Amino acid sequence: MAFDWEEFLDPYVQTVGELKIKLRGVRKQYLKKGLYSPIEFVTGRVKRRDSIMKKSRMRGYTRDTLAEMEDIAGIRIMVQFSEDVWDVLDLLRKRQDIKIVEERDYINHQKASGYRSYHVIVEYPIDTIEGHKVVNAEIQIRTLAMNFWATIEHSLNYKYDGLIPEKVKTRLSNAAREAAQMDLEMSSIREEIQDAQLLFDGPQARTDLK
Ligand code: 0O2
Repeated sequence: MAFDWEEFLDPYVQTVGELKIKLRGVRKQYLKKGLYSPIEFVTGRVKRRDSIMKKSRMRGYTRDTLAEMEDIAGIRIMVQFSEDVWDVLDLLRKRQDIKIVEERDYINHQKASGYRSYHVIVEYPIDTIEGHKVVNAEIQIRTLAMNFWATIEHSLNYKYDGLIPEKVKTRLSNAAREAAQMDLEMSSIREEIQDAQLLFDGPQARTDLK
């Protein structure tokens, strides 16, 4: 019988939708109180079918074990400063609605590609008309600079099917170093920037809180 992708992916669509709303809500709560939000913005995606199949082939997943793949539901939390990554992590650790089952620190342990991000694998409970279900999701926490680099590198990897030419790789590696340097520089004037943003962007000035 043909595999029913839509039925398989539905719980992941629901998970991504619910987590996006909840984590965007956290930002709103900070801003409403006139506080600095460690969360800048949140995105989410359900892994594409071709990407799921490629990973299945590489890692030996079968139809029966496919639900063990941890990043079918993916949430990305962007932050302004490196320090915010650890604050967001604390927020996640305190939540009652997710259970953290694994953490991968690619910030202190940058990947060979130059990739930096903090990955948290969580179990998230959903309720559907079929009953209760626990779904795996991967939450990536990264600064705007880390996100800029990773987005560009991801498209190049796609374009070259994982075989980025050496010349381009060297450029990417240089860019990764500079992105890390930018995070350091921004952190060094963090308080100054935050004060300015609270003045400029206080609750009364915001329309996205209504
Ligand atoms: P998609 O569907 O295109 O978003 P894994 O290989 O997944 O078992 P790994 O490599 O330690 O284990 O990474 P992890 O924690 O599972 O996360 C995989 C996802 O992390 C990737 O999704 C990317 O979003 C991101 N990622 C990991 N390494 C890199 C990297 O070197 N460059 C970039 N740009 N992103 C990376 P996919 O696989 O791209 O899936």
